[in-house]
Amino acid sequence: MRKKLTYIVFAFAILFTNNSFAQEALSGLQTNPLIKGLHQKRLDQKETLKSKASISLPFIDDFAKSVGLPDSSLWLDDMAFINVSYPDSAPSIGVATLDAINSSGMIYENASSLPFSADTLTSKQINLNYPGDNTIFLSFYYEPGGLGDSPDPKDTLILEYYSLDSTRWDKVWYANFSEADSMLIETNILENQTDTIYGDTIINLKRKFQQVLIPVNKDQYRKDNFQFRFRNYASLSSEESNESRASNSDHWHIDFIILNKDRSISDTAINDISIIEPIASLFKNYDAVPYKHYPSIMNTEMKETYSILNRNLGNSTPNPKRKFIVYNLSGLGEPEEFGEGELNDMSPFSTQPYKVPLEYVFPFIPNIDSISFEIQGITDANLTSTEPEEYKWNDTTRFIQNLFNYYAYDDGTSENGFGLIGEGTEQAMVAMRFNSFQEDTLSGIQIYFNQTLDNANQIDYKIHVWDELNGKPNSIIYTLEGLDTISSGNLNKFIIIPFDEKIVLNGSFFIGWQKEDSREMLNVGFDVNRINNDKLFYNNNGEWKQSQYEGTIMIRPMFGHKVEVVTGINKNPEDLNLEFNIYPNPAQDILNIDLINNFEIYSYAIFDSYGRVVSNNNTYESSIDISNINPGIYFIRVTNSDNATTTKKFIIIR
Ligand SMILES: [Ca+2]
Ligand SMILES: [Ca+2]
Ligand SMILES: [Ca+2]
Ligand SMILES: [Ca+2]
Repeated sequence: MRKKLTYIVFAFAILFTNNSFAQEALSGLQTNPLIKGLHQKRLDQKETLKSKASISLPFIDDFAKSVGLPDSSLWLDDMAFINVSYPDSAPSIGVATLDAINSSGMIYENASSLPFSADTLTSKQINLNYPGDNTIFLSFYYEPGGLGDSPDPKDTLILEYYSLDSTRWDKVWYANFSEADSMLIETNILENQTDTIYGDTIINLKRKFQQVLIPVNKDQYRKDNFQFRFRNYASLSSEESNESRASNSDHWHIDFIILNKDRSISDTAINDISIIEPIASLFKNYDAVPYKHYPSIMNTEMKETYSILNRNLGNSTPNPKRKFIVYNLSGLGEPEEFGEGELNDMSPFSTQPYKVPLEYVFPFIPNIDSISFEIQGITDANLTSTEPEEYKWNDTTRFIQNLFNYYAYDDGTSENGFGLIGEGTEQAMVAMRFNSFQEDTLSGIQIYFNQTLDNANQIDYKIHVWDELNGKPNSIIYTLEGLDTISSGNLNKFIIIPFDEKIVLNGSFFIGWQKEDSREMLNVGFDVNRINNDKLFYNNNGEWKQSQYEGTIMIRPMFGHKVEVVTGINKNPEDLNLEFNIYPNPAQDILNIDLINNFEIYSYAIFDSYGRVVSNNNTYESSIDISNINPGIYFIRVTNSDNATTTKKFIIIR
């Protein structure tokens, strides 16, 4: 009941005092830019009109294959968000999240504080033409909230089967979550049964996946074009009448859906070892550091151990093999492996970390200013020769380690918005502590603004740099005034704010913002996957207080003179710069090249992470067919007739 509680505090504060409502606040997101872009691309390619022929059993999806939209070979709609950021302790990496954001990436137009029908995740037609067969079961896992927002009591998660006889969807199962009563209620309509699950604590109920097994036990469903679907009801909380906070809410995460025959009601074991969360940075505190600072950092900031978190979803006791591989994405070296080994006798249904000494250091090449690495964590758990192909997607997890010109605590994806809101916060300040491992010039910052309803976010602000005293901000050493989010024009991504003075720093310092006369919140991206609130402070009455919210505001200090966001491979200082855009990214079968101010023939070369050329050509065409290139990370180097050349990174997913 966090949302309702805040609302009560709000009402109370307005009535009795003027300043007690002034507070730091978290909001959900109002848009999902990734969904928006990917859905538009599908519409353009009319992918949703693909073959309607029934698919055959088994139907398996654990959402580990790719992030973004549901796999169109299994699902018909684009409303669920496939992601690794919002769930906690998923059965396998990646889940389908049902929420209050539609397939265009926006809050539903009919959204209100009363429960409204929101997302649908509808299966394609499945051949269940097995009349009289009582061994057909659908199983899945679900979690109410996770690291996202908990559903309110009437925000139901529903499972429906399509009945061909009556040509309608039958509700067969649903769940309701009550944070106030710390309970989750499951109703199985087919078997007329209700279960109530109580949590020891609300966190332990909100951050736990429940397994469900439902029969498909009537001949009205056992047809050659059976379908099932998940739906959710959502409701915006009352405080969301405040526009800068109107936001996504009521997350239900679904994972590891299996529909098959020859099963029974006790068939809860899945013969699979999975990876359950993404691997992280090789640095202790940072996701990214300036490459120029790396020699000063490597001795103190590299992790001593590195790990991967596995789950045994079955009842056997396997010895899965694991290892880590580091690929140099700049094409400047061969891949290196470390930490190969086994975890012996992994207990049935257990979650266990595999932890090894971090026996790797990044190479330092003095005349290069930015470099990228891809770290892969691999679990080889081929338990049987008949292991379904679908169980292999959750055996690899990837992390991209960028060493450019900035420090980052955040993982680059925003799950919430952070700001200071209410009376008394008109001039309030927010500051985040960083450390420069060597003396260098702070050249500016990167900051990420979420998009909010009717641009309520677009208020004026200043950027400050503070020195540090006893872990808190002390004196302001630099201020940049007259900023607003409109002039940035770039919501939902990092923008660069260069400084107009040379600020030389070494050691601890703070960067942050101050609002210029507004009670609205400056809705800055908040990453819930990296916890750094020990370094995050706010101040609305002269006193610095530590943030209570677990996460990281998305702000990054940039060092050195050169402001650069895109890294190239085999950088050559003599190269002329060619401006072009590529889209979509991630791409599937077609990569579009948008050459700015250039309508002539150009040449391109696509490299893989080893620096090998996988495709090249001279062309006038603006679209490149990449359907014959395997999914993965690639670089495209485009050269025009003046020999101006630029390289960009892109990802192919399918
Ligand atoms: Ca999964
Ligand atoms: Ca959605
Ligand atoms: Ca697996
Ligand atoms: Ca994140």
